[in-house]
Amino acid sequence: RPRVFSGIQPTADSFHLGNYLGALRHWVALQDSHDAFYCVVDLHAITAGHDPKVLKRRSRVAAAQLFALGLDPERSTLFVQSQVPEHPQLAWVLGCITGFGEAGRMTQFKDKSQKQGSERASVGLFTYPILQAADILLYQANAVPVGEDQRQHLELSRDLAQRFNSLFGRTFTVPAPHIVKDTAKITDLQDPTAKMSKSSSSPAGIIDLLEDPARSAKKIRSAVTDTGREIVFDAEGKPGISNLLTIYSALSGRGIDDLVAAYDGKGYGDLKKDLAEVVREFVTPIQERTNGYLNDPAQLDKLLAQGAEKARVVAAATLRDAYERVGFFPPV
Ligand code: AQP
Repeated sequence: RPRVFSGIQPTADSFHLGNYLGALRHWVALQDSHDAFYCVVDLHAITAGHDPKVLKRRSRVAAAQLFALGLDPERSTLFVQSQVPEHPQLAWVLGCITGFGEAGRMTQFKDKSQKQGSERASVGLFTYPILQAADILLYQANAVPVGEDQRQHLELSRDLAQRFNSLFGRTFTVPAPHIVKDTAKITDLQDPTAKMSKSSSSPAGIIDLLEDPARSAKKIRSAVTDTGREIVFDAEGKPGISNLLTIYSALSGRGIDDLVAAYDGKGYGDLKKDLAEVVREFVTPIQERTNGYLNDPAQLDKLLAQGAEKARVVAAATLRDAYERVGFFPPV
């Protein structure tokens, strides 16, 4: 079976609908057809400052949500990145074959470091995509399900795999992005031209999976919509309504055309009211299941430790090959 790998940062108290629709629902779907490795990337989560106690709690909340969304510990290997030390061990080597200018061209680094100021932005933020490449290459992943914002990082992972292979001999599978266009960029409810993002959207622009559905309903009600009154899909001309239609369609399984036909002659308010209900129905069981996992942290930690053990078998074998090819001494 082909391999799939992806990771998500535990940098908030809940995932948002952008994370779910852009990436996590594909994680769940791909476990049927792929040998699946998924990771709560806590090493990445410290690149912009953090509180240790909050980080540990968020890593558990992240894992609980992933199980609640349908990741099956029997079929998928879910683990926490810091429990698999091979990730930073490989990242060092990959960092040594990455150009300084090449890393500096990553737009996510440019945006985030500009916001933080160059004195405050960490070296970890700069090398983030190199660690991400190590995450992926350790598992010889064929496919990486992510949102559109990760395309450039994925391109770097591919370049580094190819570069290492040609310098030292074939070692890594060259991974392909798995980006499903329709939902690859869910936008901010308050600014429908920007991506829904936990670090740059205002709270009113994000729907969190774990928030009270009444709060989500209020945000949907006050979502920025477009001039005119017709409910049609037009991502350029009507980005606000198109975003709501995209979310509605993905959560309900109804096609966009079907929705457009059903709302013919109705107003934005009707669409928003019904979408709020669709969101409520979607998140309620996920919230219940998430709480179930969080109520038994010992069992949750055990599932994650088992995941880390399974991941280490694969990661250690790849790292051993890579280190040998680079010319390092064998492990003692
Ligand atoms: N708005 C989005 N639409 C589609 N996919 C999205 N993803 C994130 N936002 C959207 C995808 O979610 C996965 C998790 O990514 P992450 O852990 O790197 O989270 P992130 O990209 O840091 O999430 P945010 O909210 O966008 O955080 P900031 O603001 O810190 O960058 C990835 O596959 C991502 O593509």
